Amino acid sequence: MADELPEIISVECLRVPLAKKTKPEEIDQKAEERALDRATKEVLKKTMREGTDTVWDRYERQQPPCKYCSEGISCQRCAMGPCRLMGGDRTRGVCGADADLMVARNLLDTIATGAASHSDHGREVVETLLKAARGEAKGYSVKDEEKMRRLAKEYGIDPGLSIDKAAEMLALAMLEEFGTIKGEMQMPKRAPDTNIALWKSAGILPRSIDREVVEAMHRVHMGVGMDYHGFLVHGVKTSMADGWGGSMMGTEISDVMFGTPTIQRSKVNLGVLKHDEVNISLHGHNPILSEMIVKVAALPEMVQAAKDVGANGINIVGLCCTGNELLMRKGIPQAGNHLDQELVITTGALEAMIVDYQCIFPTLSNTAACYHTKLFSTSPKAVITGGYYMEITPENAFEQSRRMVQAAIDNYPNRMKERVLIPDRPVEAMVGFSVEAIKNALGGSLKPLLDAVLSGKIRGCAGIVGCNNPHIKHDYGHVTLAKELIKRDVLCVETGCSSIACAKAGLLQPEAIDQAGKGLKEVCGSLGIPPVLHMGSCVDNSRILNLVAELARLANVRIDQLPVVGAAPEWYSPKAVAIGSYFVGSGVSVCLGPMPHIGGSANVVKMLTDDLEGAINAKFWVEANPKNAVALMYDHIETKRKALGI
Ligand code: XCC
Ligand code: SF4
Repeated sequence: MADELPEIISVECLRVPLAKKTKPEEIDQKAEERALDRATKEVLKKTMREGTDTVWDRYERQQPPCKYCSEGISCQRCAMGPCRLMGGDRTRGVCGADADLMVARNLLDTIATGAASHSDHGREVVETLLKAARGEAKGYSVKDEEKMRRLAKEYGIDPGLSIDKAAEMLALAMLEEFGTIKGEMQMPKRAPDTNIALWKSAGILPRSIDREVVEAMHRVHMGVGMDYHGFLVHGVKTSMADGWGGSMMGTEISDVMFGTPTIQRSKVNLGVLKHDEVNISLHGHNPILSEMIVKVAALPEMVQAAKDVGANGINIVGLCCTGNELLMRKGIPQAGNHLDQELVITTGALEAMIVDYQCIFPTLSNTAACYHTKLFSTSPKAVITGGYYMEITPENAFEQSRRMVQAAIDNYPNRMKERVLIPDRPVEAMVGFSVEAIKNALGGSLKPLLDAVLSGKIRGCAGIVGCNNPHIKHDYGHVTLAKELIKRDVLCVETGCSSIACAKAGLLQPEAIDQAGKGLKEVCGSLGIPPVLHMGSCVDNSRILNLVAELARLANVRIDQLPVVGAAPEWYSPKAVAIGSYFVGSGVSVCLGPMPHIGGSANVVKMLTDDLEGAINAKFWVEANPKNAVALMYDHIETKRKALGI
């Protein structure tokens, strides 16, 4: 039965202004310039023919960007400004801030934003476990007891407790760490003691999650210091609270409630939508929502309801990181990554898009208004004008999910078949490489991986992570980097939109070993795994931290001594800046594609790309061309090998 939906404010379909509309003869060329993936290009061309506005069109209309903002030398932190540093006699803001301070302060703000976003997501996951353990959250429970017990032990919780009691105590212990007054957190201790000592002396060992974010907010206020070093060091510290705290909790407790990922197969690209089923895409980040929708959509009465309106079933597809979470744990097909989000709607085949938060274009309701798609927002933090707002809490998630899935089913007869374009041939991908799954594949420990690195069959590991960004041809950075690295026997581990870029390009199939160097081909071939491993969503970058921590312990070295490296070739998000910072803080140097807005301060650039190495043995590079980035990253791996004498 159809429920009443909440009222919506109707919004208009957003069209490209007539004067800017792409001419028919330019459509093919523009699609080639904008995107790499075949299915993406196909739908993008349809979208251009129809004149629906996309991120690429808005990006074009924003050109050229403001020079001062691009370099980080504009400030609107207080009402004495806004200020821009234009050179000549205008090299200081009204308060007296110079370029170093302005740039460092803006960067700290960005890192804190990213760390806060991931960690707030982590907090909601842990809160849901707490409510589940207390019997207050229908539909949620402990799925991986073994993992929950392992975590409980880490937090010093009595192993004799019942499953619910232990889960409750674990959730409380973790929630306490958001604002703990102990002055230290539990999970950074997973790193070797030698790393902890280094982080302490460098001033980047976090005290609590919220405290570092709040201190960052304090520091960016006008008149709180002048020394840019302190801002940057605190930025790294704040990011460490995310990587080894909020994000890590998000990952671990999602595993506890929804299952630790195991290796499985699925499909990706816009071709995963179906002509004869009710298509629902889940977009955002928090599996609390998406797991429940999947659960509800599988109920026999919902499937029957879909059949009653003439569909053959309900097809759930993922987008962005919540999609990665479902892909990892359930093998739910993934429609695309960040820059595909509008295109999923413009296929004309989507009955509902259900979102939580982060990386969701505020115009998605306008895109939906061009078709029959219904957009649902579910978090009080992320209400979208023009969408149906159906707040999700741990207590009501089951019921609300049922209402949204029903609304999608009711919308199926409204699909205009003549406007539908679903590309054919989705690409196969092998996914689900949690650290636990990698160990299982290796026979129980990471030792065989370490041995392959020591013997030189694998030269090292690269974590390729992060987003898409219209500054760069969609997916080109990720795919080029991964292809070039595996050719050089570097094992790639990937998360977020990066992993989906490579999945669409076929690099997540075992057959992709044919594109790898001899040593990597031999190792992955004998295990039947691809040379590029899907490790999950962006909070799951914490899995990469766990992986390197465990490898370092096994090898009896510090993390920063390992032949490992990171890259974010198409990053856009403040969360990606936080991730890059905690990789570097943890000892893994990172190559960024797009230049952060720091070019206005030579001192800040030098500290991040050079001086930092003296204090924490890792640093950033910025290299927009992925072919050049490969050279930097590979050299770095070889330098680390030499230093280890291997
Ligand atoms: Fe967002 Fe997480 Fe970036 Fe993708 S990779 S664009 S942050 S969805 Ni997380
Ligand atoms: Fe200008 Fe200083 Fe205020 Fe920023 S904090 S807006 S630089 S006066």
